[in-house]
Amino acid sequence: MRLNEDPLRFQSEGYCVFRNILDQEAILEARRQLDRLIKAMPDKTIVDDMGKTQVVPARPEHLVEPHVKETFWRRLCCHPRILDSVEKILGPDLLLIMSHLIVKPPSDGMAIKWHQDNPYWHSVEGTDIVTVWLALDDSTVQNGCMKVIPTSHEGYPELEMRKTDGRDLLGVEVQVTAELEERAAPVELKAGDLSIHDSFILHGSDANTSDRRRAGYTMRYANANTVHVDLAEHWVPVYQVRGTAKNATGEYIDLRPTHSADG
Ligand SMILES: O=C(O)CCC(=O)C(=O)O
Repeated sequence: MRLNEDPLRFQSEGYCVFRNILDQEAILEARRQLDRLIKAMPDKTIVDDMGKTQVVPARPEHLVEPHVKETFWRRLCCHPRILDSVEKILGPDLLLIMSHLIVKPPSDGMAIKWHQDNPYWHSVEGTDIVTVWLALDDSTVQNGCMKVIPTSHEGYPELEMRKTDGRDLLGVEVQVTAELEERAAPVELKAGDLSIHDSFILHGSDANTSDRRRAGYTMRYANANTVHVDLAEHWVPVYQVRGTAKNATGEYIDLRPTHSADG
């Protein structure tokens, strides 16, 4: 299937791919930073079905909100070439509202069932919200690349979510007909490419059963003038990364170029 690479077709397709956004050097540095984070993840104590306590290694699918904790990831979220891509979709006034490193290790990387992003985020109101999925490793069908169902965001429907058996990353899913599933597009990316998807599009990914890791960095951005974030409810600070926010009352952290991402 030919993927959409035309930002002008984002509104109709619900996603768009941008190639060669980060160079090899930037990707190698991001991988170094990622490896360090994974190594530092503490083991987890769990109680199994038989009531026995076990200590298991932490899963690298769960590296949430690194941009709040570390300058490196905050800077990456402000990378001019990444923001230029987002600007083509959302316009010039941009907020960074969340991020998540989703790393599927070789041979047992977790699946992510069909879902929409927007209905999850109760503290965020509006439709001009997108996710950038930046490939830190080559991401293919074999190692569980993201799949999207083009046009499924149309009319911004809020689809019912059901609990899963719990063996996937999110623990919930939207039930999708075979007909819809047939239209799914695997978003295969080389390291340094990125895709952008609408917050209402149906997307997910299969388990990674290959011998190659699949690491992606998801960064969530919103139009600063049409989206409202309830800062009392939202679990992380909101950063202003480009342009103006007409209705802002000084509650966003300013990361625009004249300001520092080190704070
Ligand atoms: O990493 C994936 O396969 C899916 C990512 C995802 O669900 C998201 O970005 O919302």
